[in-house]
Amino acid sequence: MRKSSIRRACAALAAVTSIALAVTACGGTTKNDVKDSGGSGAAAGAKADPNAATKKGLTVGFLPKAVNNPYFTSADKGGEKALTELGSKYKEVGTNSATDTSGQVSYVNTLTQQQVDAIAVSAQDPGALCTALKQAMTNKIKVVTYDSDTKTDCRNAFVSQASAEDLGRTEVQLLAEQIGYKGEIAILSAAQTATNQNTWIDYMKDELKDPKYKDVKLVKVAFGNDEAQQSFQQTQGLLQEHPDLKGIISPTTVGIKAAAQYLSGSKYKGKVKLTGLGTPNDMRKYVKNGTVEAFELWDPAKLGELAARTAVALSSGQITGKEGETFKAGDMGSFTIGKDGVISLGKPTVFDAKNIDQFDF
Ligand code: RAM
Repeated sequence: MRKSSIRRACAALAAVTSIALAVTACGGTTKNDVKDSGGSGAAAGAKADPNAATKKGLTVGFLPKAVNNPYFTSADKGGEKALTELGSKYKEVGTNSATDTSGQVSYVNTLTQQQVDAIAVSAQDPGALCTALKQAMTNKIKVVTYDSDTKTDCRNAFVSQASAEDLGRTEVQLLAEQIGYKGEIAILSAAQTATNQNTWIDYMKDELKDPKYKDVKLVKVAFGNDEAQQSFQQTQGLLQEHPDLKGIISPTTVGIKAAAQYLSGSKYKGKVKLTGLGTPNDMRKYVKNGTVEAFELWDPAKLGELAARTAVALSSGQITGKEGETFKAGDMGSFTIGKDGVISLGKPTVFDAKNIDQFDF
C-alpha cells in the first residue's frame, strides 16, 4: 500500500475505532515517525528547507478556545482569508464554552481522524490537550498553538499575540497610573486553566513587587470563564466584597466588556478604573462615556493570519519549529522563530479616547 493509501485506511480505521487503537494498529508510533513528526519538542531530526515550495491544497483545522467568542471569530476569519489566498482549505471546529476541556480534546481527536494537514489551536488548558496533540503530530499533522499555548513538546510552534511579559506588566502600569499608585485592585480573568491569562497574571503579580506599587494591593483574582453573564456577575461580586476597590484589570475581551457594562450602569462609573485587553469596537462606547480610560490589544485577525501562515510553512517543510528558523508570512513580512518555538506577532496597541476611532475590529 502506498503511504497515502495507508493514511487514508488509517483515517478510516480511526473514524470507526478509538484513535489510540488506530494509531497503534497503523504503526504511527515507530521511531522514525516520531522523529520527523516535527514539534519544538518533537522536531529533533527534521530539517527545515526555507526554499521549499509553499504547498497548496492543504486543510488547516482551527480550534479556538470557544467558537462563540467574537474575538476568535475575528482571529479565525484572518486564518481563513490567508488560507484561501494560499490555495489551501480552512475549517473551524470547537466548543461553545472556554471551560469545556474534554470537548476540546475530542475535537483534536476528530481533526486527527479526518487527517487534516495542520491544526491551529488556542488551548483552554496547558496540559489537557497534550496526549491528543502528540497523537496528531505522530500522524504527521502539524500543530500550531495560537493565542493560548500548550506545553512546548505538545505542538510544533506557538504563535503569540505579543510578549506575555510586556502584556502582564503594562496592564499593571496602565491601571496603577489611573489610580494614582494607591488602593485595592482585582483581576477579572477568563477560565481558571487558561494558559495565556495565567501567564499574564504571573507577570502582573511580579510587576506589583516593584516598590513603586507598595500602596497598591491585589485583593482578588476572579474568573468569569469568558462568559458575558458570569463576568458581569463576578464584577458585581468584586465590588460587593471589596467596597474600597479602586481598579480592575480584565485580561480577556469578554471579561473587560462585561465589567465595563456593569461599571457604566453603576455608581462606580469613572470611579473604579478598568483596564485590560479588549477590542476597540466593544470598548468604544465605554471609552466615550468615561467608564474606561485606556486598554490594549493586538489585531486578532492578524494573529489568526499568522497562525495559518505558520501552519502552511510547517506543512511545506519551510520551518520545523526550531529557534532561529525564518519564514515569510506574505504581506506580514518575515518572522523568526524564538525560544521554545514561539513566534511573536509584535507589540500590542494601547487604545484611548485619542486613537480609538482609528480602529475597526
Ligand atoms: C478572550 C480570550 C482570549 C484572549 C483574549 C484577550 O477573548 O480569553 O484567549 O487572548 O480574550
